[in-house]
Amino acid sequence: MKLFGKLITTTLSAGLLIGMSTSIYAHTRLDASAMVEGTRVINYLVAHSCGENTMLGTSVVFPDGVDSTVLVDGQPHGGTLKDFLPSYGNNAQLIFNRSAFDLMDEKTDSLGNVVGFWAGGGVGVPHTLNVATQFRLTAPTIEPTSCAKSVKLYISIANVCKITGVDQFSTEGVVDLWTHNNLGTPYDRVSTTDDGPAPWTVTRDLVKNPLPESCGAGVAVEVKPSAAQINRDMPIKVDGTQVWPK
Ligand SMILES: [Cu+2]
Repeated sequence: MKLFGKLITTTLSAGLLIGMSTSIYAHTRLDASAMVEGTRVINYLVAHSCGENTMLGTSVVFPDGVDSTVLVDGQPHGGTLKDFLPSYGNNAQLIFNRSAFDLMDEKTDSLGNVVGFWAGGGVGVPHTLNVATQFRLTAPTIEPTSCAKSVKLYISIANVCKITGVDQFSTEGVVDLWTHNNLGTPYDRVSTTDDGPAPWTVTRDLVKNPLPESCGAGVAVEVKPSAAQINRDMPIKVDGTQVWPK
């Protein structure tokens, strides 16, 4: 009986630990979520699986900056992202790394610029562990004449645990959507707050690129993808054939 009791205690505390680690490592986030303009690092998206299921793959989309929504101190910006990040685009390069998944590739726009990437295949990621998807990330430079002191770009992510159509997305354990909650796409996260995407904040180098005097304290810029871009770039295609969603 004593041994049985100890077994139960051990099982209970192991369960408690797993429960705790799930909340500590909640969400899918960049390992380095803030970068100074013009710098480059090897970065990672760190993720866990959907509930109790093995993660089979991941799909990642950066705002393309073409038809993206640009906010300045929370208000819609009349111009384009070029007003703040003149050289934005093609900032992420996926690193070939089979530590978690067998297959991986970049997603590109019509000009060949990388707008996202995917990885999948193989034994998958056990639901008890986290996975780090590795890529090289270059922070664009901030337009010197602009008042931007930071630009936060929202990265949309789908962690796939069952290969289904979009009609199955609301089923528990099928897919974890770290996406906006209000774009009106089948990939929208179901959430009362817009807390899904992984933020990537590019900060201004105030020594090399000081704010114009007229800017005062400067402004905070935010960039969200359009619904059209998410619908176009979120699916996973292998050699031109869409494999997810089905
Ligand atoms: Cu989480």
